[in-house]
Amino acid sequence: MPDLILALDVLSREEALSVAEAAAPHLDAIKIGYPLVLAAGLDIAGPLSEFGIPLIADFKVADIPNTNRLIAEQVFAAGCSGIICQGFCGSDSVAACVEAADDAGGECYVVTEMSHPGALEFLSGKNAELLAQLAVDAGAHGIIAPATRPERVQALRTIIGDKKILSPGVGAQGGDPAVIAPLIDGMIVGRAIYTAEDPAEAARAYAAFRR
Ligand code: O7M
Repeated sequence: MPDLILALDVLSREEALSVAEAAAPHLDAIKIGYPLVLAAGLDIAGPLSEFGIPLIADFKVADIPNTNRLIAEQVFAAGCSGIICQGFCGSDSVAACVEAADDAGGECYVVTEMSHPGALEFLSGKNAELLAQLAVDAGAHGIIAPATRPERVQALRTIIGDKKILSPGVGAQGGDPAVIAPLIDGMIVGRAIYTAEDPAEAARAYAAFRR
C-alpha cells in the first residue's frame, strides 16, 4: 500500500496551514506547487515542515540544466525533501535535478504520463515509456504516473522496476484508490481532501489504502 500525499493546492498561507495541520496525522507527505507558492511564497515550506512530514516541491521543472539546478537548489534550501521535474527537456536537464537532490539528500521524481485527458496528445504511450526509461537512466528516485489509467501504471512499472511511482488522479479526477493503491508507492490526493468540510476526516478516509 502506498504513502498518502496531500496535493496542497490552496491559495493562502492560512488555509494551507489549517488544512495541513488538520490532515497531517493521516498523511505521509505534502506536495506543494505553483498555486500555493505563488500565493504564499516559497517560505511557506518552513511552517509546513513543522508538521513533521516530508514536503515535495511540484514545479514540474522543465528548463536547461543550469536553470533546473538553480530551481532545485532553492527548493531544497527551503526545506523540501523532494522535487518533481519534467523529462521531456532531456536527460541532462533531469540529471541536474537528480544531482541537486542527491547533494541535498533528497529525491527527484520525473513526470511520465499525466492523468488528464489531454495527456493522451503528448504525455502518454510511447513517449511516457521513453520518459520512464530516461528517469531510470538518470538515476531519478521515481516517476509520476496516472491513477486515472491503472493499466498504464502497470506498463510503466515494468520499465522502472522498484523505483517509486507517485500517482495523482484519485478523487476529483475519478481514479479509484482501491484499484491504484496496490500498484503504486505514493497516492497524491488534492481536492478530495482540501475542499472537504472536514479535511482530517477526508484524509483519514484513505487509511485503508495507506501503508
Ligand atoms: O486530486 P486533485 O485532482 O485535486 O489534484 C491532483 C494533483 O496532482 C494536482 O496538484 C495536480 O497538479 C497534480 N498532478 C495531476 O493531477 N496529474 C498529473 O498528471 C500530474 C500531477 C502531478 O502532481 O505532477 C507532479
